[in-house]
Amino acid sequence: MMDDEILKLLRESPSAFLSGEEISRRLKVSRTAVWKRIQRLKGQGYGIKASTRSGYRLIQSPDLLTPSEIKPILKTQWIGKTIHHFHELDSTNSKAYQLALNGAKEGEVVIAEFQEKGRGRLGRKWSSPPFLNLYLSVILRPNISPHRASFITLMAAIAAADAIQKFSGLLPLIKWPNDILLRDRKIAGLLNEIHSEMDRIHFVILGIGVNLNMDHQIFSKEIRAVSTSLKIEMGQPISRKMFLRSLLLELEKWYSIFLKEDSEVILKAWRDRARIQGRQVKVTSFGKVLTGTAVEIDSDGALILETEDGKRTRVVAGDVEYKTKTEVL
Ligand code: BT5
Repeated sequence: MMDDEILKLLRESPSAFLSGEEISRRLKVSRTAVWKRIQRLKGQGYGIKASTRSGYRLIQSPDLLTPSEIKPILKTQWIGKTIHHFHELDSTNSKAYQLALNGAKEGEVVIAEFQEKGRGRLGRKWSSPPFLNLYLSVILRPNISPHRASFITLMAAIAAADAIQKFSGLLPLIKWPNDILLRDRKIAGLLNEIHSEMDRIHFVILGIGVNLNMDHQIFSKEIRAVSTSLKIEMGQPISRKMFLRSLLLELEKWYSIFLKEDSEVILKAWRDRARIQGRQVKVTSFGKVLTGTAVEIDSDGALILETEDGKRTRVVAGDVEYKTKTEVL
C-alpha cells in the first residue's frame, strides 16, 4: 500500500519536487524505504524524475490498473470503490470467490494484469497475457431468487456491449449466452459463478475478460481467426483504464436497471444487441448438437430453438455457432 501512498503524495504536487525527507516524514518510514519504493515504481513504468537536491516528481504514469490509477478517474457510485489489484493471479474469479466467502462487499472488484489460469466456461481456458487486456471480477450480492441469476449474465453482456460501443463507436453483437463479438470475432467473454442455496443467493462473481491491446499474432493459432481486440478494430492502442472506467459505469447502470425493472426491460435490451431471432444456428449443448432457427430468448434467459422437424427445444446452456455471417448494419 505504501506505493499508493507515495503516488498520492506525488500527485498532490504535480509541478513541484517533493523531497525524500518530506515523504519519509509524512509516511513515517525511512528515506531508504522511500528510495526503494521509488525504484520499484519506476520498474512498474512510472516516470519519476529524481534530483538529489529537490527530491522526486511524477512525470508519467503507466497504463496500470492499480487503485491509485483507477480511483481518480472512476465515475461510479459504488462499483469499484474497493479494488483488489494483482500483478498476477490464477484467475480473478477464483480470487473474488475467496474474498466473497470471507465477507467482501457488493461492488468490490478484483483486477489482474495477468492470469496464469484464466478460465472460460466448462473448464475452458481464457487467454490472459500480461498488461494487454482487461481481466476483472465483480462481487455482487443481489437479493433475488436464484432462478433469476441467469439474467445477471444477460445484464453483464448488455453492459459490456454498451461499454464497447460507447468507447469505440463500433457496433458489437452479443452471442448467446456470454460472448461479445465485433465483425463476428470474439472480443469479450463473461464467466459468472454463483454461490447460493435453494432459495437465496449468497453472491455472484461476475467475471469479464475484454481483449483491448492484443495483436493478431498474440492469439493462439486455434483462435486467431475468430478473435479480435479493440486495438485491432480501432487501429490504435487502447487506454485500459479509460475502458475500465466505461465498463464499470455501464455495469453499475445495467445492474441497477436489472434490480429495479421488470425482466422484460433486460430481455428487450439483450435482444436488440444480439439480433439472434430468426438466425440459422448450430448449438452444442451437453454433448448434443442441434441445428435450426433461433426463435427467442425466454424469460429465464434460455434459448428457444426450432429444429428442422419444426419442434421447439429449450436450450439452457451451450455454445452457439452462426451458420451465416452477420450483416453489418
Ligand atoms: C468465456 O468462456 O468466454 C468466459 C471468459 C471469461 C474470462 C474472464 S477474465 C476475468 C475472469 N477470470 C477468469 O478466470 N475468467 C473471467 P467460453 O465461452 O467458455 O469461451 C472460452 C473459449 O474462448 C476458449 O475455449 C477459446 O476458444 C476462446 N478464447 C480463449 N481466450 C480468448 C480470448 N482472449 N479472446 C477470444 N477468445 C478466447
